[in-house]
Amino acid sequence: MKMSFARVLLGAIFLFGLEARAGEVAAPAPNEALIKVTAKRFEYSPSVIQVKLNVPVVLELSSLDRVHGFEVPDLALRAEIKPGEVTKIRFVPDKIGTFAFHCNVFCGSGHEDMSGQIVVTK
Ligand SMILES: [Cu+2]
Repeated sequence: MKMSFARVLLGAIFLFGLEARAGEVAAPAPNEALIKVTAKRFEYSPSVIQVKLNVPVVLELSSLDRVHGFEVPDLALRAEIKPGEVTKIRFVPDKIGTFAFHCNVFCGSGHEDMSGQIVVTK
C-alpha cells in the first residue's frame, strides 16, 4: 500500500516536471533581446541597433506616420511596417559585423536616405 502511494507520488512529480519543461519551451528565451524600433519619414530610431552574436533578438517595429519597409539584405530580413501595428521580427545573429538596413517601401522624397545599421558583436 505504501509502495503504490510512493509510485503515484513519483509519477505526479515526474508529470509535473514534464509540464514545467513544456512551459519553458513556450515562453520566450530568457536571454532574448527585445528592441523597439520606430520608423518615420525618413529615419529609424534607433538608427544603429546593437545586438550580440548568437543571442536571439526580437525587433518590434512600428511606424509613426505611414507605411515603411525594413530590409536587411545581408541577414535576409524583410518586413513592412504599418502605422498602428507592431511588426515583430525574430532572428538570431549568426555572424559578426555591421549590416545595413533600409526602407524598401517608397515613402517620399527622402526615402533613399532612410537607413540604419545592425551591429553584431561578440
Ligand atoms: Cu521609404
